[in-house]
Amino acid sequence: QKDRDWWRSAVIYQVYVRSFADGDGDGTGDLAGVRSRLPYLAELGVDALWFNPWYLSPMKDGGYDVADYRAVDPAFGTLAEAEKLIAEARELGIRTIVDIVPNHVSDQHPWFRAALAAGPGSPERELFHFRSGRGDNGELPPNDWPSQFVGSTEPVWTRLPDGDWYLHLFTPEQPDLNWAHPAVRQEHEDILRFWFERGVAGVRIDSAALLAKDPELPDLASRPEPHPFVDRDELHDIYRSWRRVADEYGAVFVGEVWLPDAERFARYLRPDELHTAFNFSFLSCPWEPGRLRTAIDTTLAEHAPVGAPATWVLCNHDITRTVTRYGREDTGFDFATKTFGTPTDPVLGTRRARAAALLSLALPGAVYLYQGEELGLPEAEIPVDRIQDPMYFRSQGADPGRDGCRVPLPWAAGLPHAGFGAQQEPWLPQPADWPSYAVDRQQRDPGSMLALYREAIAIRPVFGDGPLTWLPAPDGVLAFARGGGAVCVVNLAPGPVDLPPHSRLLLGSGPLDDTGRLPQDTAAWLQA
Ligand code: TEU
Repeated sequence: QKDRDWWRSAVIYQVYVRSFADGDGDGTGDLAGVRSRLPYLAELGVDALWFNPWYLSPMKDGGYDVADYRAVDPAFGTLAEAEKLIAEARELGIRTIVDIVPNHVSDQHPWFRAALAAGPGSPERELFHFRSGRGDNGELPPNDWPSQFVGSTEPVWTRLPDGDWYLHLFTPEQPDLNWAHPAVRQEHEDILRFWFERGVAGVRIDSAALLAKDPELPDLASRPEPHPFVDRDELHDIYRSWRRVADEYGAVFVGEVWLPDAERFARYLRPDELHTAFNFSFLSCPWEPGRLRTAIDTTLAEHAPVGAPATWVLCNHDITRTVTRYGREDTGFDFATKTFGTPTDPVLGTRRARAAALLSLALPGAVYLYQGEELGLPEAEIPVDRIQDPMYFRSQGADPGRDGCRVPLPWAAGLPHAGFGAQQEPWLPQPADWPSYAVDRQQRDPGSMLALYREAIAIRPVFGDGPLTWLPAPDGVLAFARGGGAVCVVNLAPGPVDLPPHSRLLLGSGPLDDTGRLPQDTAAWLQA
């Protein structure tokens, strides 16, 4: 039973393959790189790896534009290598989660190429959303739906020379599939089986609340309710049939369900739908005791009735690095104000990120750990002429894009490119101080972020697996236990606070002060 329920309290490490480790030295991360670093991941103590898409892709959106869901992109390796990686990880006790992108495909996917060739009115076009335009000559897009790329005001429709328009909520190279078509549903269930047959233990579902569309594709302005393309009822039927497939293999889902409404969000977490979904509430929560406690309570309250474990996310491949976010006085991640111009203090940010690590690892549920967070990497500033992320271009520079958190990892301080890419430059430039964050350095430093994460993951079971109970604490201090005897205390008050009497310090995110008190922005794990 414990083995089957691994996902309820797992630490899941997110591998952005392109930037994790470079096995062949060409400046792009690959599966050989991941395989060579499995011992590192085992030592870190993670339970599972979630891989961002590794499929065949023209990489117009970092692999979220898939041309073949059953093939590994040659830049990353081969299918045989992926199978080896899955097996080798499993031998070290580490499970594999793959990323499925069901909302859209690449414009190079055989289905879309066939649809283009077959022309208007063809059955091939029914797998997508092709429409005539509006205006006298069809020169206007079929509706008013907004782009899903932050900051972009571009239409989600592109017109072909034959006059038809096609829908793409993301880039024009990512045409949306028509989920009302039975072949689309069948194909995705086959893709799930394909990866489950290869030993994959779980699937992350990209843009999970977007797939279904109102068949009439009405203007959002004229018919906002029910929303024509977000969180539609049809989705629940789709995920119920996916769940039947997963249950045959004992595999689990984590949905990327971006929904502000807690109740609507929880509707996806059912014994016959998704096992889990990402809880993004920390990403928009300021570093402030009341707001953090509310975020935690709200999250737990929305999960408890449906019996699903919460998940905790401090960062991912779409989000400004934690150290940089928390280094700003205004720490709430605000999509609207996300700019490199906002001043950030790396010392402050690091102190808070260390405390946040202990906080999230002590909470009930599963923790997602994005690669490089265990090294305390800050957001990197990418020179404009090196930016790759389409979000930057689609928003015409209004959004800096997401490359700053996708920079190749530093492995060895003394090697060229900090040990990533022997012969060639890394695909994104590393900041000059990257070697100071290198894994080999942090491995030798007991005060490093890496040492903190490793130790925390190792002793995390001291909390037990009970529900969270808040304990009485001074103003600005969060303190809780979960039945296992350990207590987590986070000091968000302006000054140092006393630790509870008769408690023994198990782990601190930073040193106690001279008088044995817990300083501001510091967390401690205690044995009561
Ligand atoms: O992101 C879905 C999504 O909603 C994004 O627009 C998100 O709001 C934005 O990136 C936040 O900065 C997923 C993937 O995580 C992302 O990398 C892809 O670009 C996107 O889907 C399209 O597949």
